[in-house]
Amino acid sequence: MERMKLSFRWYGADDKVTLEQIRQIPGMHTVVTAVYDVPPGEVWQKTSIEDLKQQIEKAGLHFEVVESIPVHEDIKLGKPKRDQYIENYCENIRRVAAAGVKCICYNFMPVFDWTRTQLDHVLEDGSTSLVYYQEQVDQVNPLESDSDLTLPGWDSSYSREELKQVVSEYQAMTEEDLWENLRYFLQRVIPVAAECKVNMAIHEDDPCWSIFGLPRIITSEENLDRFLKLVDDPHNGITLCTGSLGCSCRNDMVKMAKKYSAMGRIHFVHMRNVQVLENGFEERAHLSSCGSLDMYEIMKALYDNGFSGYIRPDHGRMIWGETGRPGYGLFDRALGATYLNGLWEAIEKGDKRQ
Ligand SMILES: [Mn+2]
Repeated sequence: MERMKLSFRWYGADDKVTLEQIRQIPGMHTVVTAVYDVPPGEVWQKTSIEDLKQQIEKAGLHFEVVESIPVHEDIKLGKPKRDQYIENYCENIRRVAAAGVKCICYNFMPVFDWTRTQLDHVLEDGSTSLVYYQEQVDQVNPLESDSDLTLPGWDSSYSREELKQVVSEYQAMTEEDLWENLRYFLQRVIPVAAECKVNMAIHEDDPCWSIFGLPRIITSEENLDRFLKLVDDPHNGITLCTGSLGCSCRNDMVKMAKKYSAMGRIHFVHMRNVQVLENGFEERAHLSSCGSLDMYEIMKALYDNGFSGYIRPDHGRMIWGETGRPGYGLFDRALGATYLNGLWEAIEKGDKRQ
């Protein structure tokens, strides 16, 4: 049986974590990265893509997953300029495919990407992690210009006025409008991905519920079913992010891992453990006993259903005094990668012995 391919996110030459370090993580196969110096909606330079590929291959690794090619807000809002942005998107698919990329991760979240209230919450063992407490989110109103409160993770390229403008455009939209705009996008993009033999893998909304009254739709099993039917083609698939979906008790991660891998629609997996709380959640170490998710059962569900796509440890804690990009240090993600390798080996050998 084909094996899953272990991968690791890297933010390019500016990343404190180097490719040489990533290469030393046992079993590492693929580097997950993107061209980060181009605004959303623009076409990536072929030379930038080629440069990434060369650096990664020189380090003995593969460049097969892009995370992310961002979707311009005009596409999500269904504005007139969306056709041009979709054409640019298709061109980016062609360009990364030509460089050997097999899988593209993206999301369809209005304005605010992942949302947390604190990036350095101190856990019991002295490590720090990203957390989300609802009462802190409730104190922030992005439409109040006198409010200087912002949350980490937000796009700082917006001025306060621009943010108010785009938020109010979304607030006038229903979830059905957003579904319609997603369908419009997929119907144009998936045929290009199919032609280029690239798998598109949507990332769920993080967290998987509405914030500030903005519509969010990639949030649950019911909605993922609907998403996959919008364009019923294997190239239209998902990034199963266990932390994004698993921060809601309503999502049964083991069931979803089984169902969507059996359908052949999971192309990329983000493995992260979270502790679900009454008022939100905390990101925790990958080990099952450190959080609410059963990482063994999720991996087993993937293995049992023939998953052979890409998998990466998602956000790690900051440990051993490491500093850097919250969630994306080297040490805890490397521990996570090693844990995932261990789970997979044990599941595989247990299966073969039966
Ligand atoms: Mn994720």
